[in-house]
Amino acid sequence: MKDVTDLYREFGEERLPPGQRETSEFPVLSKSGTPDWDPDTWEFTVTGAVETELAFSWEEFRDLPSETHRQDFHCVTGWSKFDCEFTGVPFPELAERAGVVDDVDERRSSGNRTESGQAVHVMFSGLDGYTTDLPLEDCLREEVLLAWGYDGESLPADHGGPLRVVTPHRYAYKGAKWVDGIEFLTEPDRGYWEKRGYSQTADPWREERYS
Ligand SMILES: Nc1nc2c(c(=O)[nH]1)N[C@H]1C(S)=C(S)[C@@H](COP(=O)(O)O)O[C@H]1N2
Ligand SMILES: [Mo]
Repeated sequence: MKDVTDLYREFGEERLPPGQRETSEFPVLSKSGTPDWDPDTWEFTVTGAVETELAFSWEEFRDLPSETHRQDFHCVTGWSKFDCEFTGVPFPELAERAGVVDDVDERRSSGNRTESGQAVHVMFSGLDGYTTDLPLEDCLREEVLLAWGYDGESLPADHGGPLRVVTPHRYAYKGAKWVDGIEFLTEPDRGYWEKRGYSQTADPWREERYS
């Protein structure tokens, strides 16, 4: 288990970001309910400004190297949940396989792009039609997991099972539930909430809630 609950030191003095209150609940926030998914037809794709496009069946995705992290979760509506235990595939692992970065050990280095690495931004999409975007460097972090496990069990459907993104360094709307696609973009674009006035960068310690 990797404990990444102290990542806040990179962004602020306090573990609890300003304007947030801690809760022991894990509320569900979904724009339109929990979509069905079929493990036999589900496909996860990595497309756009990549060297190699990728597609995984559910079985193939589950065979990717995974990690378990203790992380915090900050919702832009004002609640934070500490010590969530998520298991999944670190984003840099997928970026490396798609040829967006050369070396998974140089995760944070934006200087380490391959020739085709024109990507500067990332769009995530989910089975419910949700989208959310982040700058590439905010994704190339070990804490950004494509998570299929929560608390040692499968990720509950309401919380994005079978697969969701978690972004402990950003407000939680940056973590697409039911995620089935990552598109690398050569220019910034806006996702579902970002088009409706929420921040593209969404740093909780700077209270970047709206744009
Ligand atoms: N696919 C999808 N992902 C989503 C959402 C959504 O409506 N659809 N809501 C976002 C918002 S606003 C938040 S706060 C978190 C909530 O995650 P939770 O329901 O597990 O608490 O998921 C984010 N990811
Ligand atoms: Mo949210």
